[in-house]
Amino acid sequence: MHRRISSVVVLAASLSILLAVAPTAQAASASQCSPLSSLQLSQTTISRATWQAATASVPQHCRVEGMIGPGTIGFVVQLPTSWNGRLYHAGGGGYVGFIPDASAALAKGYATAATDTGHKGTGPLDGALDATWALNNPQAVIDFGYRAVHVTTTTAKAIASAYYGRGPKRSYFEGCSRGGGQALMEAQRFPGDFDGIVAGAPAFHWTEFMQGFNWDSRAVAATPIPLEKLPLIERAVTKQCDASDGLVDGLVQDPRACRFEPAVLRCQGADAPDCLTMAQIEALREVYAGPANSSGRRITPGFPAGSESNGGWDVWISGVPSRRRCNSPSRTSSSVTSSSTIPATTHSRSISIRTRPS
Ligand SMILES: [Ca+2]
Repeated sequence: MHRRISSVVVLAASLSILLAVAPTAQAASASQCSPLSSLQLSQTTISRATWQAATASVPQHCRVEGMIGPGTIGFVVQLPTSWNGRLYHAGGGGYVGFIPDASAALAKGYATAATDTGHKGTGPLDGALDATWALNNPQAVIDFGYRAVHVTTTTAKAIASAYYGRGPKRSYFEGCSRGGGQALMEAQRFPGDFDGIVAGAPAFHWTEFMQGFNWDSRAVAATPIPLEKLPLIERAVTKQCDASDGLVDGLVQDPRACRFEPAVLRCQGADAPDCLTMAQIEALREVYAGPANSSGRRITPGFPAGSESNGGWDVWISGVPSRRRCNSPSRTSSSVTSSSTIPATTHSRSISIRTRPS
């Protein structure tokens, strides 16, 4: 498995190039849509297959909704009339619990797949911060952990085959944050599912990762870092570390080489908008350092320095829910979105993986 992962080809923005390929017409008609509701697939119940007229943002297509057992994996497959012959699976952020929006890929002629990964979340960010579904529900944990994306992909390919008369000639996955973790999981466990995978800011090693959240929550519980001070902190980080990568361009290229000391912002008197209290400085040190065990060994990296005002700090450190979306290569370069509604934690940069030669 390790060899397989290490042998994959890392291609920055490869999917954006693939997504730019002009559609090759593979037409299907409205009359072929509704019969999909009676399609028989293993462990799958198709609840509806409905024809969707074109809108300003998406072309006419057949929308198929259903559930995959033995748990409750909800999915949506969208089949454009004019198909480019390819499948795009949109990953989801947080604990998912909602159907990610794949409309941008649909607009480019892709058949699309998306899954709630086996449960419905409630609360902010489409319920993606809700983990209550996991209690005493091992099947849901399995489905969220690795199974839902795989079986949804298999199901989507079967539905596309039934609709178009042939399966997709190429299949791609893109996700960010938890969706990036889904991407890595697919590459590890089911490398045959996709021809290309984009893993944006992947949240993986879930147990250690969650310790990071707990660590940060404890660090800022008594002394929150106000949202308004994040740009102040980022400016100080940039001032100190921008040039360390050899180019003064407002970016800290390698945060690992940046040893930022928050004390440079210490208030000389009372707390003020342009400085940090000693308690805030100590909380920041913990956030940057990351969780350690009782022996002092670091369990997982802390938040990297250099993206404080635009790297998920708003929701994860300052505690202000944000609708800003997780960046990924194809989104930034070609406006295709996989709809991860959870801000990335910036623990990892986006990577693209080609799982087998094209
Ligand atoms: Ca720089």
